[in-house]
Amino acid sequence: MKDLNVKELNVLAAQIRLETLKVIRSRGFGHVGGSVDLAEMMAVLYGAAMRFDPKNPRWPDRDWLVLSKGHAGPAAYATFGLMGYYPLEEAYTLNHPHTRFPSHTDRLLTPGVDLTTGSLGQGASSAMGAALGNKLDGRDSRVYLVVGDGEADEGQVWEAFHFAAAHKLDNVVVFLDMNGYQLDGPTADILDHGDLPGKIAAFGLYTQQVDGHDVAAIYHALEAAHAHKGSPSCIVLKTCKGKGATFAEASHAHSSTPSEAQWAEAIQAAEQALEAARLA
Ligand SMILES: Cc1ncc(C[n+]2csc(CCOP(=O)(O)OP(=O)(O)O)c2C)c(N)n1
Repeated sequence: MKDLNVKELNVLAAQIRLETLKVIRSRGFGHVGGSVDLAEMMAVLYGAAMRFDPKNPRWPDRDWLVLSKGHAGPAAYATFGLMGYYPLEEAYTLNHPHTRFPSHTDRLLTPGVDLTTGSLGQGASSAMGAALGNKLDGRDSRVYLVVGDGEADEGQVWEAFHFAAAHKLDNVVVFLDMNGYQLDGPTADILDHGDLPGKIAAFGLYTQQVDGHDVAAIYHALEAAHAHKGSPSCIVLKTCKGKGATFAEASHAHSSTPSEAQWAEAIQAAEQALEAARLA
C-alpha cells in the first residue's frame, strides 16, 4: 500500500464521482445510485492499494478487480479513465452502439475489466476461481471482489464465500456494499439478511465494517485485511446509495432518468465537491 494521504484520496474519490456522473450522463440515464456510492472504495483501491499497469491491463502479476455488481460499470470506467487506461472521454459513449463501455462490465471490451459481470452472484464465484488460480501459479496478486447487499440474496454468493474460506484464499478481499437498497426497494423489505456482517464472518471470512465514504477507514481496513492470513477477508462498506448525486441521494433510486436540469445540477454539485476536496 502507498502511504495514506487522505486529501489525495478524497480528491480522487470526488473526481471518480464526477466522472461517473458524466459517463452516465452521456447516455442520459442509468445505474447512478449503486455506481456513485463506490467512489471512495475505488479511490482507495486505485489510489493506494492496487498493483496495476494501465499500459498492460492483462499484466499477469496485477491485482484484480471483480465488480460482481456489474451494473456499477460506470464507476469502473471513470476510475480506469482517470488511471490512464484510455482517454476518459472515450467512456462518454456508455451504452452507445459499438461502444467499448457497456452498462455492465465486459472483459472483452474494456481495458481494465478483469471479469465480465452483470448476472448477479456469478462474479463472486469467478473471482474465487481467479484467486485460486493465482495461488496455484505462485503469484501474490490479490483479487478485490465487489458484491451488493441485494446481490447477496443470490445463493451463489454464499457458495463462493464457502469455497474461498475452505481453500484459505487469503488473497481475496470482498467489499460488501451495504447500502440497504436493491433494485426495487430496501433490502430488508425484500429479503431481510438480518446480521449480514455476522453471517459473512460465520462463513469464515475475516470481516470488518466501516463507513464506506471514509477513505481513511477503508484504507486501514484494507491494511488489516492484507495483514490477515489463512482466510479471505470481507470489508462491509456502510454506504449511501446515490451518495453525492443530487437527484438520487435522497431516494436511493436504483436507476435514474434525470431531466437536463437535474443533470446540470448534479454535475455542478459534484464539481463543487471536487473543488472543496482540493481546497481542504
Ligand atoms: C441474476 C440477476 N438477477 C437479477 C438482476 C437484475 N438486477 C440488477 S441490479 C439488481 C439489484 C442489485 O442490488 P444490489 O446488489 O444491492 O446493488 P446496489 O444497490 O448496490 O446497486 C437486480 C435485481 C441481475 N442483474 N442478475
